[in-house]
Amino acid sequence: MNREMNEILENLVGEAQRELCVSPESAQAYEKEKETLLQIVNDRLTEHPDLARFLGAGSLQVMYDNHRNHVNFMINVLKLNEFAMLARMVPWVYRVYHRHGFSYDYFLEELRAWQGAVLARLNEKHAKEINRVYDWLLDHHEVMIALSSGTLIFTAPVMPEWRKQKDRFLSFLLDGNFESCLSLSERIVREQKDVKEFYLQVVQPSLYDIGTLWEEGKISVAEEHLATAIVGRVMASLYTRIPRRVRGKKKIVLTAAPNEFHEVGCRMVADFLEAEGWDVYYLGANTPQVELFRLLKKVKPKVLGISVTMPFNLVQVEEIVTRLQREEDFQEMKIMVGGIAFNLFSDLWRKLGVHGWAKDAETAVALVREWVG
Ligand code: B12
Repeated sequence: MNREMNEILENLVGEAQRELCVSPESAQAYEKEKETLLQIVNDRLTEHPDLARFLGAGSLQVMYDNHRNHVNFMINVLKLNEFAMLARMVPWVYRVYHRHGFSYDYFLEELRAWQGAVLARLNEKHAKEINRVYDWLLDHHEVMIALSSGTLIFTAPVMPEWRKQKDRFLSFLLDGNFESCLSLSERIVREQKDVKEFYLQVVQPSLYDIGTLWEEGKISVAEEHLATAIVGRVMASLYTRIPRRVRGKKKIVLTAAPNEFHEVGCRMVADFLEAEGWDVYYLGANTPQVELFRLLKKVKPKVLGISVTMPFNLVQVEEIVTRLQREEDFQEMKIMVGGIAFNLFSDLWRKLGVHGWAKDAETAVALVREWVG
């Protein structure tokens, strides 16, 4: 993003933080009406005479997904009063859906539809507060369009000496060539003897690039799934090569938040911690809250790590943390969080009441070492 655009974005973020505020009661009312609001918005857009123009090359299903993501995201923004998150993410939303065929006018109509739904379902006081936020978004529609063409926000820097390897790995991923990915990774690991650096300098940035290519409409969801599946198979095969300390007694539970389907990052953290001698209970994606509590009671770990990629899953973590704070059994347990949602907004973890945040698998190891020794 050039300097001028960056300045516009920072001003917008500052303005959103200063001017927008919603009471917990209004946020709750919005959340309570979530399904009805969603239905109203879906109906209004589906029946709109300009629907075909709004969608362009996009599909109706993608539009419905966007509305569901929107309402979940807004619940997080409103409950956490995180309007910086709103200002930073909306240009990204414009960008992705526009690249997937939607016209910019669609967003205007969508925002008006949410306003109408809020007005229809919430009492006057709550509707007024919430609709100030939608007014703000509508007022900044043109700025959002301008910002949406800026540079990417989801990038993982690669050290110069790793760039060539990363590019080769990425091209094999894009070809869907598991054999070549595996032999390249085995060779790198054999020669450089560092699986962890391979993870952070090759695998993670390659997946970030895969995301960007999907964002730009250059690869399909199926191709992105294929690449992720290959990475899973490569990681499973390299796992035995990670030099590890003797498995100790320090227990750690690692999981993705409820409704969070991104699990590769959390799995990397699990592999790194196992190498350090931690007794790791890695649960993977989308663990329901009740099940997590059941397991925590059984395992009694020293640390719990929760991964969040999508900002619309943040309040779920807040709920888990609040519940844990109330229970005597978990007073000594440390909670750390990580994942893209926190990397984008590096102070966000403080709002959730957890003990710490780590930006990647290596920093996660350093953090728990600081806590537990
Ligand atoms: C693969 C993928 C998927 C797969 C995930 C499958 C799987 N088995 O994990 C599937 C298809 C399910 C998926 C779904 C979606 N995805 Co997706 N996905 C990706 C992709 C391409 C790679 C994710 C990944 O593995 N990254 C590599 C890992 C290693 O990096 P990482 O997660 O950052 O992890 C590191 C750190 O963050 C940290 N860390 C991570 N977890 C933890 C936990 C703790 C405790 C700690 C301390 C540290 C830590 O350490 C890790 C290692 O260093 C990303 C692109 C990207 N930039 O990552 C998009 C991406 C994350 N997805 C995106 C989107 C939009 C979606 C969907 C909404 C798409 C849709 N329209 O349905 C859904 C949401 C589903 C949901 N409810 O969760 C966007 C998110 C944008 C945003 N607004 O935030 C991205 C960024 C793509 C893009 N550029 O637009 N996705």
